[in-house]
Amino acid sequence: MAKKYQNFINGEWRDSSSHESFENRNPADWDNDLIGTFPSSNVDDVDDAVIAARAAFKKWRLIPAPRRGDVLKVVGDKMLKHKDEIAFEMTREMGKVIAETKGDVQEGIDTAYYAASEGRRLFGFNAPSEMPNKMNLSFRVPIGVGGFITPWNFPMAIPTWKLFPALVCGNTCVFKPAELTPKTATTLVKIIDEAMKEVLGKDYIPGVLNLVHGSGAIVGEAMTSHPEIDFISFTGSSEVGKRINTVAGGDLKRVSLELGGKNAQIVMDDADMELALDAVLWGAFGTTGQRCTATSRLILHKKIHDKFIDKLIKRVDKLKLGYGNNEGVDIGPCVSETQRENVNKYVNIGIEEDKATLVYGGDYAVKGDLSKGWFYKPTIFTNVTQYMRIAQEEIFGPVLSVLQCKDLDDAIAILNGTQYGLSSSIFTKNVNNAFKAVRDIEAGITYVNGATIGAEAHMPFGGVKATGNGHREGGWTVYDFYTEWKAVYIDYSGKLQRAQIDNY
Ligand code: UN1
Repeated sequence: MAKKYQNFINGEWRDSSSHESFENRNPADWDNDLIGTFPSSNVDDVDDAVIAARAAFKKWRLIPAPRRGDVLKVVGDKMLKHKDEIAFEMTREMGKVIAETKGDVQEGIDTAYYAASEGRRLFGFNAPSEMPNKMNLSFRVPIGVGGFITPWNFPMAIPTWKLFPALVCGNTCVFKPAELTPKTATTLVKIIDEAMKEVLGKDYIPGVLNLVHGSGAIVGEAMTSHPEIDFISFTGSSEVGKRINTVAGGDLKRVSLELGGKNAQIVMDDADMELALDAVLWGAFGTTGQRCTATSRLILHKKIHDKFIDKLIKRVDKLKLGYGNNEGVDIGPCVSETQRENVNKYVNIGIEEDKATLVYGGDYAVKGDLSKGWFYKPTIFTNVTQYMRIAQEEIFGPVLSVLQCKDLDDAIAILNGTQYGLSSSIFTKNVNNAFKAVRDIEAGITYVNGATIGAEAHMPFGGVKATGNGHREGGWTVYDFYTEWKAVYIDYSGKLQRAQIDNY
């Protein structure tokens, strides 16, 4: 019998009021490994969660921020203690290899400790008053109830990027994780709740964090349009992001969107070729290409193109596909059948519509045990040009489109020539070219001599253009999203002082 998991609402584990459920399966061994069943929640469950979060907000906002930070410190400690088992289970439900799921948990630990310390900062600003005997202060206050809708590709890191800063700022949360990774989300919520109880003791407040499993179409939509949810933080596709922005924005909710990418790595003719090769293998095929920061375009200087492709094919050929919890595996499966179909659809577009040259892969991987999961061969296209669909649209799978450039300006123009702007990278030994690239690349993140993936928890994370709506996660920047500014004027002159009037 598969284990049955529940929602967490107002401090209690509960079934959905619909009593319906969905299955969570291992994408590397679909038919044999059923991980569990999770509630298919509905609008009533969302309502219950929002009511609980609204009531909890009254009390949680009054817990001193350093104490809220203490909760996150204990959360980080618990995640560290259970890092290996959380990672194992994450690989089982999501597919990426164990080294990467350990990295995913570590990113959550880093975010927890950062948030814990932020509880003792949450700095405001003071400014002089234009009047005598008057003091001007400004400080951060929490917003209220947040809705958090997260993807499956970073089942731990991305929820922590959102929930931890939101909580330390004094907000309460309704959390809907992706249906493909509900188990990691459940583990995270258990850990946070245990830490709340340990740190707050008799001051424990039920309803600060609520978990509602289910689909985007029902649960996500109900959250987005709920009048008692004050803000939404979402990571996922541009299509869904636009919908959230329209619905939530129409109600004047604050919305943070982290959406698609079509990230490129430039390799100039003076680059360290072996290093650039290491990077593209990691950037394009790590997480089976299912990162918003994945390298999906490689822009090669024409002088090195043929040699680079030769070496790249030899290196890709050595990558081992398999179940990510097994030793020596480099690439796991796609997360689901739908995802694999989408990858294959783009490969066919590359071949038939775009007339690019398929030089490696381009098919399902079905040899031996691979037939049990949603495996796809790492795939490389050359002779790709700027406006082909495989050079413009996010694929979210192990597919690399290779373009050629003639010089730095050309490379940057190609890199900038998509609607997206999340991550980017340039390999060069020429310091002037490196700085020009840093200045002119249109992206939220640029790596010099590094892969397009590898963002650190204490740095701003997010993109420009259609990748988002201007907010950043990570580091200090995310604290602007989760707080309102309160300006305070304290007049100790003993008389009415009219600003702009009595002093001019
Ligand atoms: C994502 O792909 O959605 O830089 C997040 C990286 C990771 C985070 C990726 N630290 O690739």
